[in-house]
Amino acid sequence: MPILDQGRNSVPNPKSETRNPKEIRNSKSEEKRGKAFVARALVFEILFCTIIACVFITGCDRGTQPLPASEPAATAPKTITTPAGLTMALIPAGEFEMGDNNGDPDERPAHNVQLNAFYLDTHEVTQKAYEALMQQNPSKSKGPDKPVEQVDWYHAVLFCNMRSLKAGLKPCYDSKTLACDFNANGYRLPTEAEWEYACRAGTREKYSFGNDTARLKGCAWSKSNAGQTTHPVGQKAPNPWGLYDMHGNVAEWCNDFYSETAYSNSPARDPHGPASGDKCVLRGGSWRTGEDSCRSSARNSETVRFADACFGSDACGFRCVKRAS
Ligand SMILES: [Ca+2]
Ligand SMILES: [Ca+2]
Repeated sequence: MPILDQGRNSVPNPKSETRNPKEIRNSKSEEKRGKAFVARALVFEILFCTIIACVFITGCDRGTQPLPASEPAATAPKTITTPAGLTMALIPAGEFEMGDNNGDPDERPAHNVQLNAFYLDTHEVTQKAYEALMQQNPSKSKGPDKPVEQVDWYHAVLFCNMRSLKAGLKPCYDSKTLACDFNANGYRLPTEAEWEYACRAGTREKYSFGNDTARLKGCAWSKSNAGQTTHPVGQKAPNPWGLYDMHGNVAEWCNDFYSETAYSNSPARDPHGPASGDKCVLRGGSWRTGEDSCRSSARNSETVRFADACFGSDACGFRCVKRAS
């Protein structure tokens, strides 16, 4: 410790010689200065060591901790307004835990998924928006600002293509096979992973507002408060990313075919679901369903084309996604 040694060496020995009072005073003031020097040196060394230790520890932490990709954004993502006047949120790229090991069997195993950024409608597609493009309104409970319902997966996909063409974008769905081109710049249904990521908005609890089911009525129209019908979109509190009615109102079609065991072998990056199936995924629960079906990880499904006797089709709607780059 060179600094301390130097300080210690510079302290005169008060008992070394016999000296006159002036010399003693001088000697005493020298002793004081010496002690002060030692004290300053000691403080300096402690400070120096503390700073070095802090830099070292902080540097290690940065190197080993994962990026906080699944943390909620400090503010809601930025939004854009499409030429048709619909609002879309720019959902940031990131990683999240999809599914719930304490949920239903089809929600297991919970697994990490990484997604690219994408745009997502902040609201369910309304009857007004659907009718403007499709010249028809299949909904049972009519209202221009209510979500369109009684729309099967097939018609939801047709709407996506019509919306793309109207905006001068390349449709995502092949008009014959309905295969989805994820590279096209048009509109499509969200993948199931995109939907859950957007619904969770950085949260890991049952709902995007936490685990307290009593708070659901403030954020969603479900069986307990909807009065057996849909409601105009955007009336309840949005999730942390500014998305409305992700829990409840109408259940929302996803692009993926449904498989109860899809999570057991899902790719970690931008999963698109099983290659084939009879049913497609519906998410978020609805005015018809209880609080459990409104959970962020809850999965439901329905046939691609409604059968005549399809129960609950008046609870099926959707929102669209568009690639961000
Ligand atoms: Ca919904
Ligand atoms: Ca389920």
